[in-house]
Amino acid sequence: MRIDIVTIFPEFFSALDVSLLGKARESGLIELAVHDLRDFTHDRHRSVDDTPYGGGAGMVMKPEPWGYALDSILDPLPEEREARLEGCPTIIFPSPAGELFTQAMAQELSAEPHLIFGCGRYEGIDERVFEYAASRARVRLVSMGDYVLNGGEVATMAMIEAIGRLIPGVVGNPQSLVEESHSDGLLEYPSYTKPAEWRGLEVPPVLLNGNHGAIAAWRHEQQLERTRRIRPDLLS
Ligand code: 6GU
Repeated sequence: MRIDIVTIFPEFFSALDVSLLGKARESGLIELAVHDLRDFTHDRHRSVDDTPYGGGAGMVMKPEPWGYALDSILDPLPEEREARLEGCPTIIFPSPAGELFTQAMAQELSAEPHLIFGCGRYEGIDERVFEYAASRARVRLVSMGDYVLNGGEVATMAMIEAIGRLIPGVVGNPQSLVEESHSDGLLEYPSYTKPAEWRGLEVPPVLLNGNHGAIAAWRHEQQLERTRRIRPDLLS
Protein backbone atom coordinates (compact mmCIF):
# COMPACT_ATOMS: atom_id res chain seq x y z
CA MET A 1 0.00 0.00 0.00
CA ARG A 2 1.13 3.52 -0.78
CA ILE A 3 0.37 6.19 1.84
CA ASP A 4 0.90 9.94 1.40
CA ILE A 5 0.45 12.43 4.24
CA VAL A 6 0.09 16.19 3.76
CA THR A 7 0.74 18.19 6.94
CA ILE A 8 2.34 21.34 8.33
CA PHE A 9 4.00 19.15 11.01
CA PRO A 10 5.94 16.49 9.09
CA GLU A 11 8.13 15.76 12.13
CA PHE A 12 5.03 14.42 13.88
CA PHE A 13 5.21 11.31 11.74
CA SER A 14 8.73 10.22 12.68
CA ALA A 15 6.98 7.82 15.07
CA LEU A 16 5.96 5.79 11.99
CA ASP A 17 9.64 4.78 11.56
CA VAL A 18 9.43 2.47 14.57
CA SER A 19 7.54 -0.62 15.68
CA LEU A 20 5.41 -2.80 13.41
CA LEU A 21 4.72 -0.03 10.91
CA GLY A 22 8.44 0.80 10.66
CA LYS A 23 9.16 -2.84 9.83
CA ALA A 24 6.36 -2.90 7.25
CA ARG A 25 7.98 0.11 5.58
CA GLU A 26 11.42 -1.51 5.60
CA SER A 27 10.03 -4.66 4.03
CA GLY A 28 8.17 -2.65 1.38
CA LEU A 29 4.64 -3.69 2.45
CA ILE A 30 3.93 -0.01 3.13
CA GLU A 31 5.41 2.81 1.10
CA LEU A 32 4.92 6.03 3.05
CA ALA A 33 5.73 9.63 2.13
CA VAL A 34 5.18 12.74 4.28
CA HIS A 35 4.75 16.08 2.48
CA ASP A 36 5.16 19.49 4.12
CA LEU A 37 2.23 21.68 3.01
CA ARG A 38 4.47 24.76 3.32
CA ASP A 39 6.63 23.41 0.48
CA PHE A 40 3.65 24.14 -1.78
CA THR A 41 3.35 27.83 -0.87
CA HIS A 42 4.80 30.57 -3.08
CA ASP A 43 5.00 33.54 -0.70
CA ARG A 44 7.90 34.71 1.45
CA HIS A 45 6.14 33.76 4.69
CA ARG A 46 5.09 30.30 3.45
CA SER A 47 1.60 31.06 4.77
CA VAL A 48 -1.01 28.31 4.73
CA ASP A 49 -3.93 30.08 6.43
CA ASP A 50 -5.98 33.27 6.18
CA THR A 51 -9.00 34.95 7.81
CA PRO A 52 -12.43 33.46 7.07
CA TYR A 53 -14.80 35.08 4.55
CA GLY A 54 -17.90 36.19 6.41
CA GLY A 55 -15.99 36.71 9.63
CA GLY A 56 -15.69 34.54 12.69
CA ALA A 57 -13.01 33.23 15.00
CA GLY A 58 -9.78 31.61 13.90
CA MET A 59 -8.10 31.04 10.57
CA VAL A 60 -8.93 28.88 7.56
CA MET A 61 -6.37 26.92 5.54
CA LYS A 62 -5.92 28.48 2.09
CA PRO A 63 -6.84 26.38 -0.94
CA GLU A 64 -3.79 27.07 -3.15
CA PRO A 65 -1.12 25.12 -1.22
CA TRP A 66 -3.55 22.18 -0.90
CA GLY A 67 -4.17 22.25 -4.65
CA TYR A 68 -0.45 22.12 -5.49
CA ALA A 69 0.19 19.44 -2.84
CA LEU A 70 -2.60 17.17 -4.12
CA ASP A 71 -1.56 17.72 -7.75
CA SER A 72 1.99 16.63 -6.90
CA ILE A 73 0.73 13.38 -5.33
CA LEU A 74 -2.02 12.44 -7.77
CA ASP A 75 -1.31 11.10 -11.25
CA PRO A 76 -2.11 13.42 -14.13
CA LEU A 77 -5.87 13.24 -14.87
CA PRO A 78 -6.64 10.14 -16.95
CA GLU A 79 -8.64 10.78 -20.14
CA GLU A 80 -11.49 8.36 -19.51
CA ARG A 81 -13.97 8.98 -16.75
CA GLU A 82 -14.29 5.19 -16.20
CA ALA A 83 -10.56 4.95 -15.62
CA ARG A 84 -10.81 7.66 -12.98
CA LEU A 85 -13.20 5.68 -10.82
CA GLU A 86 -11.33 2.38 -11.11
CA GLY A 87 -8.38 2.13 -8.73
CA CYS A 88 -8.17 5.85 -7.96
CA PRO A 89 -6.71 6.79 -4.56
CA THR A 90 -8.80 7.59 -1.49
CA ILE A 91 -8.13 10.95 0.17
CA ILE A 92 -8.99 11.02 3.86
CA PHE A 93 -9.42 14.36 5.59
CA PRO A 94 -9.49 13.82 9.37
CA SER A 95 -12.30 15.98 10.73
CA PRO A 96 -14.48 16.00 13.84
CA ALA A 97 -17.33 16.62 11.36
CA GLY A 98 -16.62 13.40 9.45
CA GLU A 99 -18.06 9.87 9.53
CA LEU A 100 -16.93 7.82 12.52
CA PHE A 101 -13.77 5.73 12.08
CA THR A 102 -14.47 2.07 12.91
CA GLN A 103 -12.75 -1.31 12.66
CA ALA A 104 -14.96 -2.00 9.62
CA MET A 105 -13.65 1.14 7.93
CA ALA A 106 -10.06 0.18 8.83
CA GLN A 107 -10.70 -3.24 7.26
CA GLU A 108 -12.13 -1.68 4.10
CA LEU A 109 -9.29 0.86 3.76
CA SER A 110 -6.60 -1.79 4.36
CA ALA A 111 -7.49 -3.23 0.92
CA GLU A 112 -6.84 0.06 -0.89
CA PRO A 113 -3.68 0.44 -2.98
CA HIS A 114 -3.24 4.16 -2.26
CA LEU A 115 -4.39 6.35 0.66
CA ILE A 116 -3.74 10.07 1.04
CA PHE A 117 -4.24 11.80 4.40
CA GLY A 118 -4.81 15.58 4.38
CA CYS A 119 -4.13 16.93 7.87
CA GLY A 120 -5.96 20.18 8.53
CA ARG A 121 -5.11 22.59 11.33
CA TYR A 122 -6.72 25.71 12.73
CA GLU A 123 -10.47 26.01 12.20
CA GLY A 124 -10.50 23.97 9.02
CA ILE A 125 -9.67 23.91 5.32
CA ASP A 126 -11.32 26.03 2.60
CA GLU A 127 -14.34 23.93 1.54
CA ARG A 128 -13.37 24.08 -2.15
CA VAL A 129 -10.35 21.86 -1.41
CA PHE A 130 -12.73 18.95 -0.70
CA GLU A 131 -14.67 19.68 -3.89
CA TYR A 132 -11.48 19.79 -5.97
CA ALA A 133 -10.13 16.64 -4.32
CA ALA A 134 -13.40 14.83 -5.10
CA SER A 135 -12.88 15.60 -8.79
CA ARG A 136 -9.55 13.75 -8.68
CA ALA A 137 -10.10 10.92 -6.17
CA ARG A 138 -12.52 9.42 -3.68
CA VAL A 139 -12.80 11.74 -0.67
CA ARG A 140 -13.80 10.82 2.89
CA LEU A 141 -14.03 13.05 5.95
CA VAL A 142 -13.32 10.84 8.95
CA SER A 143 -13.68 11.49 12.69
CA MET A 144 -12.03 9.63 15.57
CA GLY A 145 -14.89 10.28 17.98
CA ASP A 146 -16.91 12.96 19.68
CA TYR A 147 -14.12 15.15 21.00
CA VAL A 148 -11.92 17.85 19.46
CA LEU A 149 -8.23 17.59 18.53
CA ASN A 150 -6.12 20.54 17.39
CA GLY A 151 -5.52 19.01 14.00
CA GLY A 152 -5.59 15.88 11.90
CA GLU A 153 -2.10 14.60 12.72
CA VAL A 154 -2.86 12.45 15.76
CA ALA A 155 -6.02 11.14 14.08
CA THR A 156 -3.98 10.22 11.00
CA MET A 157 -1.42 8.36 13.12
CA ALA A 158 -4.21 6.36 14.75
CA MET A 159 -5.85 5.52 11.43
CA ILE A 160 -2.56 4.47 9.80
CA GLU A 161 -1.81 2.17 12.73
CA ALA A 162 -5.31 0.65 12.66
CA ILE A 163 -5.26 0.22 8.86
CA GLY A 164 -1.59 -0.78 8.51
CA ARG A 165 -1.76 -3.68 10.93
CA LEU A 166 -4.59 -5.23 8.85
CA ILE A 167 -2.45 -5.37 5.69
CA PRO A 168 -1.49 -9.05 5.19
CA GLY A 169 2.05 -9.68 6.41
CA VAL A 170 2.29 -6.63 8.70
CA VAL A 171 1.18 -8.46 11.84
CA GLY A 172 3.23 -11.64 12.29
CA ASN A 173 0.44 -13.89 13.61
CA PRO A 174 -2.82 -13.26 11.69
CA GLN A 175 -4.75 -15.22 14.35
CA SER A 176 -4.16 -12.35 16.80
CA LEU A 177 -6.24 -10.14 14.48
CA VAL A 178 -9.13 -12.61 14.64
CA GLU A 179 -9.43 -12.68 18.42
CA GLU A 180 -9.06 -9.03 19.33
CA SER A 181 -11.59 -6.42 20.44
CA HIS A 182 -14.03 -5.26 17.73
CA SER A 183 -13.03 -7.98 15.23
CA ASP A 184 -16.27 -9.82 16.11
CA GLY A 185 -18.22 -6.78 17.32
CA LEU A 186 -17.48 -7.56 20.99
CA LEU A 187 -14.81 -6.40 23.42
CA GLU A 188 -11.91 -8.78 23.97
CA TYR A 189 -11.88 -11.32 26.82
CA PRO A 190 -9.35 -10.84 29.68
CA SER A 191 -5.89 -12.43 29.27
CA TYR A 192 -3.50 -13.91 31.84
CA THR A 193 0.01 -15.35 31.86
CA LYS A 194 2.27 -16.94 34.50
CA PRO A 195 2.46 -16.98 37.49
CA ALA A 196 -0.92 -18.57 38.34
CA GLU A 197 -0.98 -16.56 41.56
CA TRP A 198 0.46 -13.03 41.82
CA ARG A 199 0.25 -10.75 44.88
CA GLY A 200 -2.69 -12.78 46.13
CA LEU A 201 -4.54 -12.51 42.81
CA GLU A 202 -5.40 -15.73 41.00
CA VAL A 203 -5.86 -16.65 37.37
CA PRO A 204 -9.45 -17.92 36.79
CA PRO A 205 -9.22 -21.71 37.38
CA VAL A 206 -11.06 -22.57 34.14
CA LEU A 207 -7.98 -21.40 32.19
CA LEU A 208 -5.70 -23.85 34.00
CA ASN A 209 -7.52 -27.14 33.41
CA GLY A 210 -6.90 -27.56 29.67
CA ASN A 211 -10.60 -28.02 28.80
CA HIS A 212 -10.69 -26.09 25.55
CA GLY A 213 -14.48 -26.18 25.20
CA ALA A 214 -14.95 -24.76 28.69
CA ILE A 215 -12.27 -22.12 28.04
CA ALA A 216 -13.92 -20.99 24.80
CA ALA A 217 -17.32 -20.79 26.51
CA TRP A 218 -15.88 -18.83 29.46
CA ARG A 219 -14.10 -16.39 27.16
CA HIS A 220 -17.25 -15.77 25.13
CA GLU A 221 -19.27 -15.17 28.32
CA GLN A 222 -16.59 -12.69 29.48
CA GLN A 223 -16.81 -10.87 26.13
CA LEU A 224 -20.59 -10.56 26.44
CA GLU A 225 -20.45 -9.44 30.08
CA ARG A 226 -17.80 -6.78 29.38
CA THR A 227 -19.57 -5.52 26.29
CA ARG A 228 -22.93 -5.29 28.12
CA ARG A 229 -21.28 -3.40 30.98
CA ILE A 230 -18.87 -1.07 29.14
CA ARG A 231 -20.23 -0.76 25.59
CA PRO A 232 -23.92 -1.76 25.49
CA ASP A 233 -24.21 0.23 22.24
CA LEU A 234 -22.20 -2.49 20.45
CA LEU A 235 -24.83 -5.13 21.22
CA SER A 236 -27.79 -3.42 19.53
CL1 6GU B 1 -10.29 13.35 12.77
N1 6GU B 1 -9.82 15.74 13.77
C1 6GU B 1 -9.93 16.67 14.72
N2 6GU B 1 -9.34 17.85 14.54
N3 6GU B 1 -10.60 16.48 15.85
C2 6GU B 1 -11.17 15.29 16.00
C3 6GU B 1 -11.09 14.27 15.06
C4 6GU B 1 -10.39 14.54 13.93
N4 6GU B 1 -11.77 13.22 15.50
C5 6GU B 1 -12.24 13.56 16.68
N5 6GU B 1 -11.89 14.81 17.00
